Amino acid sequence: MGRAFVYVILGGGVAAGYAALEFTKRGVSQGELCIISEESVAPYERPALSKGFLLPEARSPLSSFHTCVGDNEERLTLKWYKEHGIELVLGTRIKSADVRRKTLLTAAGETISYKILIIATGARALKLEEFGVSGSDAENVCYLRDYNDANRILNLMQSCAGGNAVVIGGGYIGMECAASLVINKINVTMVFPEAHCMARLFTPKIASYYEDYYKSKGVQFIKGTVLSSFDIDSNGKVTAVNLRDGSQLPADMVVVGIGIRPNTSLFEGQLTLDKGGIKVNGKLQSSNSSVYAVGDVAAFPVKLFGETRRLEHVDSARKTARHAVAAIMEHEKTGEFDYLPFFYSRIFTMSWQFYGDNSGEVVHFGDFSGSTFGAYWVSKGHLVGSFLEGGTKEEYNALAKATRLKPAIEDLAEMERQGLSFALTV
Ligand code: FAD
Ligand code: NAD
Ligand code: ISD
Repeated sequence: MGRAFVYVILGGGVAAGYAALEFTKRGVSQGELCIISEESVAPYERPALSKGFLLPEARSPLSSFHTCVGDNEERLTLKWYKEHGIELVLGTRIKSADVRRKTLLTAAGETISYKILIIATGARALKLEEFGVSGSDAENVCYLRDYNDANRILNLMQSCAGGNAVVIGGGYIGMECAASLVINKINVTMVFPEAHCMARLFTPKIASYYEDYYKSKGVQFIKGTVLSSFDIDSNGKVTAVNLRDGSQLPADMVVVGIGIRPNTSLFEGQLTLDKGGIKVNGKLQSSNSSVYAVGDVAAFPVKLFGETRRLEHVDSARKTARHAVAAIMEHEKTGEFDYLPFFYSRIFTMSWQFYGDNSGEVVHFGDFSGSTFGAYWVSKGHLVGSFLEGGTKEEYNALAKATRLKPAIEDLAEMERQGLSFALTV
């Protein structure tokens, strides 16, 4: 025996919080909705974990960043879920799912059944072991995906002020954690295999701006190599990081950010997968019509580019969640999801936004020796992507609007000359 709900959200992260809010706006009844989460806290804005939560002064406590404050919406506290009759099943891992029977089995052996399931299981951090290196269990090696991980980083940072941190990976986690470590007065060396940081998104010119800024804050970069092993002392602590190029870095702590894998395993063999995630249609509905997928785990059609994409960013988690709930509650009235990919980061005092797709030719603009610059990506004669560092709200809005319009571009040199004015006048 177990519990039965009309709607079950599996996963208690960003997408779950936004889906819950949308359900209440559309009039879910008390007792109809349940959220099941392996985490023991209510859904929160995960981006805060590598930013405000790690700051030494005026640290944002978890209570300040529960969803949905990241989108200027209500802060959904435990009290909020209770008042809305939403069952929060926290600290509970689902170990198997049966989409034919419409049931989920918890690790403790309870069966939870649903009429409609929203999969919002997000992703897990890739482990070094998956790249043939052991040592992830050492007491001063950290990953960053959830609140527990962030607390570990916080404790370690506090215990090694003035010491050395090695950051493995030059992506989002690497860049944001390196900045937070420096702000906490820790010496940072970043190690990654590519020629420049943020290789999935940045051009060499954009990357070089941020790398120069990081260097001015004391960060050292070791590029084009990966770690081969750790030196671990008798207390189980890493004391040094050995690199494949033969060099060795002393380490008081290590932060690893080498990418993620979507949490699809419960549904493999039951639902159609694509791009490493669960394939859904424009209503976020999977190959089983009673099952929807949202957030990092969903591979959805991006109309603007005529392609299926799986995005790993908070804006798409929030919006896919809301759209799925709209489609569930008002199926016929809800159109196809029409999303403009949006990524951003905040590091030190800098802040950038990116819209669209980083494919095709690149046109850089602005002052790369100052604080406002950007880039456009032009593919098949149309604007498809845009990036801006240090913009105002109006400028970012203009960038988004221009990118969505995909205007034809005939003269790249003229676009470069116009720079930001191009987006402001499209
Ligand atoms: P998640 O928020 O990861 O939630 C998934 C939930 O499912 C978790 O609670 C997990 O415990 C639970 N779960 C998984 N499997 C099970 C199971 N079997 N049983 C029960 N529960 C389960 N994006 C940006 O655009 N900008 C940023 O600045 C930014 N910063 C970030 C900083 C950090 C530190 C991290 C880790 C990510 C950041 N992201 C950022 C990415 C963004 O947070 C994710 O895209 C977003 O959280 C995805 O939401 P989600 O709900 O799909 O998954
Ligand atoms: P990522 O994909 O951004 O970067 C992974 C990095 O791992 C690569 O840049 C590469 O440098 C490195 N790498 C790959 N293989 C390696 C190896 N063998 N040894 C050393 N380095 C290796 O992933 P991430 O930085 O781990 O971030 C995890 C997730 O969190 C992503 O989904 C990301 O989108 C999300 N996130 C987003 C933001 C944001 O949008 N501002 C911030 C933090 C995290
Ligand atoms: O989008 C975000 C982000 O970058 C955060 O830090 O949401 C959170 C909240 O703004 C934290 O309050």
